[in-house]
Amino acid sequence: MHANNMYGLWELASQMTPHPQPKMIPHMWPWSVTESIIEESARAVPVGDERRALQLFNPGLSGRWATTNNLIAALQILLPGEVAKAHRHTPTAIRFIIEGKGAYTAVNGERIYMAPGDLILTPSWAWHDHGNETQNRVVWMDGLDIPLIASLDAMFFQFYSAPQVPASCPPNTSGKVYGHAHIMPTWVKEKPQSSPLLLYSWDEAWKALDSLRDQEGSAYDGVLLEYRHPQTGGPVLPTMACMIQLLRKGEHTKAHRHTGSAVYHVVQGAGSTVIDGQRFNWQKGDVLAIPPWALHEHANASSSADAVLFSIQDLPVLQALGVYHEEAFTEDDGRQPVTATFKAS
Ligand code: GTQ
Ligand code: FE2
Repeated sequence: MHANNMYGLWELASQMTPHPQPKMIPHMWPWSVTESIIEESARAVPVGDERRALQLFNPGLSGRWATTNNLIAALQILLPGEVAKAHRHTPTAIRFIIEGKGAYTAVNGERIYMAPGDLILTPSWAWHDHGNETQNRVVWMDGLDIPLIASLDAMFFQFYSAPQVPASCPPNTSGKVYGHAHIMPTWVKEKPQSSPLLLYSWDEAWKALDSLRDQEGSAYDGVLLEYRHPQTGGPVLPTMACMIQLLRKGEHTKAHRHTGSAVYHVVQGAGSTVIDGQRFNWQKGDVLAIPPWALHEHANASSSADAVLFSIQDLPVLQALGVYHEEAFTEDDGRQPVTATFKAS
């Protein structure tokens, strides 16, 4: 049977698990560890053909280029005067700006200038290059669906014929066209799968969070907001939802679990997330990966300051395929017993 490339279902039945059993594990990359490595990479490695981006490998995924089963997160630094060469790929990307103002990503020749807390989209197969004409370093988190696209065997990559794509329109044109949430141009007929709005600014995200702080919010996530495609109201990207959430002073959410994985970046404040009984204490700049179907709850550690988390999630993929499932943790008033605390090695 085996010699003829056949297997009995009776040999495989254990792979039909009663619930998801991810290989990825919950993991955190603290800023106290990553910052000095980012700095060192800027001294040691020139921006050559490839971007100077440190890819965060999940320790449970045995060397796969993956932070979660479907997503990769990376920390990228661009020094004054540097340009990261124009290219395109089928994986979809986002940037969430951590430090530095005034550098840009050009998407299909449209420059989008960065400020801390901004979200910038790079849709699948869009040409993009990055440039820093300021006097300061810029650091951002990349998020891409590389593991998903690789497992679908749909990977394509190309360099552009020149270091940068010539300007196709004035900077942030997409913001002028699509940036007025409920007032849209009538002459634009295309409705791309990925949001045509390329910049979601921190100013707007913060305004929205702050104005909703007196609402009840979600029992599992506090004031959790999703960045939306301005034309469809759906997720900004077909494979990645982007979220921003406010955990108010002293807020401690209830635990739940769902299919789909997530990568969190701590924008401000300090707190903790308990994942399957393990406590991760986080602060500004930390990156945290949560596996599918892992119980998780968040708490703001401070009784006087807000905490804000940005996240990317592969939720739209699970929803599109009809395999999104969600379940609340009902014991102990919805809070997990904590059996371990994560320590960065
Ligand atoms: O900056 O275009 O972290 O193409 C991985 C692949 C960043 C980028 C990454 C990429 C980029
Ligand atoms: Fe890229």
